[in-house]
Amino acid sequence: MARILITSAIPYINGVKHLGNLVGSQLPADLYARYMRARGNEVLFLCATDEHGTPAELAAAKAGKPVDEYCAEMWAVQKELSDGFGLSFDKFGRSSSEQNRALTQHFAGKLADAGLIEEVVESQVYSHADGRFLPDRYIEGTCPNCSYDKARGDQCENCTKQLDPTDLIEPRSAISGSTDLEVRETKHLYLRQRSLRGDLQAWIDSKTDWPILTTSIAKKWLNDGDGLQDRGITRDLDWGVPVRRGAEPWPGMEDKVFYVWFDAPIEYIACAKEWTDGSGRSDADWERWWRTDKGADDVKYVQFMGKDNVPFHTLSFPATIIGSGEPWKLVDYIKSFNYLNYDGGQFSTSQGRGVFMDQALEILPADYWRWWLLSHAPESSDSEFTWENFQSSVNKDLADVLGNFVSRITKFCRAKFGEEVPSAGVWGPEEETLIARLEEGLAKYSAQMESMEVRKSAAELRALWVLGNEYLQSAAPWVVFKEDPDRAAAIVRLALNLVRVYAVISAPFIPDASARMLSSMNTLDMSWPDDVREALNALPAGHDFAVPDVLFRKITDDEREEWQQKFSGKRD
Ligand code: B3M
Ligand code: ZN
Repeated sequence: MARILITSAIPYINGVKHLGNLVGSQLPADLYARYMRARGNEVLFLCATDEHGTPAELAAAKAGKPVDEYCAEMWAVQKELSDGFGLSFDKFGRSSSEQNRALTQHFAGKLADAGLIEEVVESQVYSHADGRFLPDRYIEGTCPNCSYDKARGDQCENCTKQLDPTDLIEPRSAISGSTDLEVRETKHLYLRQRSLRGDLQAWIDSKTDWPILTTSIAKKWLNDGDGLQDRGITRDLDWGVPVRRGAEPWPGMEDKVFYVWFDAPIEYIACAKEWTDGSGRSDADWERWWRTDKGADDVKYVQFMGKDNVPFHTLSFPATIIGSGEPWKLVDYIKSFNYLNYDGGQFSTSQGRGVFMDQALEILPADYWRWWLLSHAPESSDSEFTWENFQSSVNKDLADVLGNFVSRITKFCRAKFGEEVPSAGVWGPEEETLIARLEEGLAKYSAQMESMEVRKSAAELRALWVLGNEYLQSAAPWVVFKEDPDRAAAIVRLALNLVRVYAVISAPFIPDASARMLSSMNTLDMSWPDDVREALNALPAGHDFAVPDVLFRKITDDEREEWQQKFSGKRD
């Protein structure tokens, strides 16, 4: 049994996330967590809301609420939606927690002790029209690297380059659009990342098994010389973690907070403490996941995120950890994703374009979305959501292949043998062939799941469902029954057991449907089919079951058109 620590990039607090956000980190992280638990490993799966920074302040102002109140409310909204999608976090924390506040200040103190913090008087953009300093994200302009004209002051989302606002060509306020900007002097703390370049280089070079998408982004910003600038880690804002040097005040920094990207990844660690504090566990219980001097040496730590977050996780956060000089666990594997597009354009929170998590659950249960999103995860390239594709995947994969198998065999058994596993007959060559194929398919499925190949895993799972259908088609118990009811009973016995096996192996993708399959098979046996033959005998002759309600319904053409229409504009 291995110990696996899994974190998903923590979603910004300002609003409900869209399906592109979901498939870019939280959902595949959940798939992996569920699979690893199902295989008997000890898993700690953490996520949280990313609550600091100007987006939170502005969203709260727009909602007419104090920012802490706004964040508390939005955390509850996001929590409910993540439960609705079956995201099985052990803890869904908050980056504004007192645990994160203390830990962020602790890291800053350690970095200062190590001589890695520099106080710099810097020029910052002040907007007269807005009456405030403009944080990096709220300055827009043209990227000096790729000429994209909507680059933000912290990062260009087109080429992923991390930027400083003063790098932008023709800067303007993203709040008011005003170009009446003035550069004023203010003192900030800088993390001297450049002096950690050698350590980071060696660390990244040692990660030969990382996905190309991850290492190419990391190496790009490390090797082209300007990716690893020293980073300002404080801001002139009210909302955030107050700047302190550990438990001590930091002279001259009284009215400042840490930069949101400094405290957000530290929340991965603080979240584990939120988990133990909130559940009556001891500090040792979270430290054994995070401190290599306290047992975390044998933990495998995997992070999931969209590609735009990669530089922060391969350079900035490791710089914080390594620079602290303390024995914190570094990430072992970073699984990153490209973007999911929406019907010919981009999903966009600011423009309200696409389908958002709350809207999705209003029209169909989570499993339909989970299946489509995971089976089309943007891994090797960006991928696109279209309603036609969604309709066809749901109808074919879920309704025709898996749903049909379950309904056909359970109904046939009820009609001919009653709602219990029939006892007569023995298995023959057809069953042996099926067992061999299932063994082969399961090995492939497991291998893809282990290596976090999300789309390929979905394809292997679907192939396993197809095997069951093909078997039923060729064994044809409804034909055989007339001549040889005992033989039909043997076929049905196997197929009913296969329903349980499907429930177990499909649960990481479609947990609700799996739970319904298991409950209709009247069993709590969730054991993984390591031995296929044994697994196909788990439900013995005479075992009661019940025909389940329709597992997956088909999406009609009318619905597809209606939804396409409904989600073609901007959400209100
Ligand atoms: N909140 C960005 C995002 O959701 C940011 C991730 C933080 S991970 C520490 O894409
Ligand atoms: Zn750019």
